[in-house]
Amino acid sequence: ASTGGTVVLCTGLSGAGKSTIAARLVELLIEAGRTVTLLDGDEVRHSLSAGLGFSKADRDTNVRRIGWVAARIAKHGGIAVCAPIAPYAEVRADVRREVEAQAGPGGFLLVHVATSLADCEARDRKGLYARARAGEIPAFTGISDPYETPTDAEVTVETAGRSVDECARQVLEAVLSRSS
Ligand code: GGZ
Repeated sequence: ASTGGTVVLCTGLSGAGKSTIAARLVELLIEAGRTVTLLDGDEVRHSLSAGLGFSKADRDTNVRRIGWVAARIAKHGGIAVCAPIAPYAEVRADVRREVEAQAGPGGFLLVHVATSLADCEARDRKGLYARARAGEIPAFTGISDPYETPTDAEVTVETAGRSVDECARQVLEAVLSRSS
């Protein structure tokens, strides 16, 4: 049976704004009185997934671990907000299945932070795209490694010309309309 828990999985390219939107979403959920855990992609790689690289196998392991933790949080009524790239549709679908099994149908929200590759690369806040183009970072998502655009997202966030707050509130509405 559903316990009212929710997993929000924000997927998108490096530099799409996943972490920033996720962090703002967490603030808004706390303001709304919810119990919320943030599993940010970058942070997870320094803790839960320390030592993993960016091969398909390692990315899959990383995203499955995040899903495993998130599903258990949701099982006990919490909200888990996750923000890995999660480039592979099959793994995202597996995480969805596990969460829905533990937290009930409607417990999983896939949020596609849909900033285009052109926009991510134009911003290039960390200089990673330039390094990837120069061949200094192998298997870089969107450049030399795949990103499978979701066809099953509950929420698609267009970031161009919109503020972080606006984008986070769009996701907040979806979370609040699903859990009581
Ligand atoms: C993609 C990479 C890579 C490669 C390092 N490809 O923008 P960032 O820097 O801060 O976030 C990216 C992060 C991606 O890790 P995830 O755990 O979210 O990826 S996955 O879900 O695929 O497991 C980027 C940095 O790590 N980074 N090398 N080759 N991003």
